[in-house]
Amino acid sequence: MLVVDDLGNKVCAMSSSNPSQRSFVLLKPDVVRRGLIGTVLSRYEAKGLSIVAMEMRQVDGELADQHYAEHVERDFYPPLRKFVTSGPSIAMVVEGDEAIEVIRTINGATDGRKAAPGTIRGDLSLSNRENLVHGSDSPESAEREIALWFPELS
Ligand code: RTP
Ligand code: MG
Repeated sequence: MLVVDDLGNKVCAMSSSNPSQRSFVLLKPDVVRRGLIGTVLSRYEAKGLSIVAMEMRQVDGELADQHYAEHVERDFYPPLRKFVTSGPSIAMVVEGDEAIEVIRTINGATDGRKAAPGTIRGDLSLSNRENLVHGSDSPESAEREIALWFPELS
């Protein structure tokens, strides 16, 4: 988009920019089990996003319930809880311009069978549950999730 600056020059402006936005990303146990940590990490790095914190964590039931608080009453939650506690995950804080939306786009639709080719889930998952990655879905969720997983950063 072209806009006119204070001196009357036409300059190019980004439609919206939030260069230091942070998102919480979880590489779920299927990523670790399948040896896909490097493959998945490289997608975020290649896009230009920065990994500002990263830790391997064995999620227990209590942390799963807190992280997925919005889903604990859903029919699909018991098998989801079993899955996310089934082995180590990689918890990360990822930063960059419009990071929350950019990461959701890179991750793809929830159901790996329907996610678009070119996305992490579309290329690497054939499951609605074992779909490799989690990314915060809003600034409010990112704030809550970063406080839960990396309290030293919030
Ligand atoms: P996430 O929270 O993990 O980033 O995934 P999402 O926003 O795309 O999907 P969400 O609706 O928040 O669901 C959370 C996770 O629950 C599992 N799931 N299973 N019908 C089912 O069996 C079902 N639906 C969702 C997936 O692991 C999903 O990522
Ligand atoms: Mg979600």
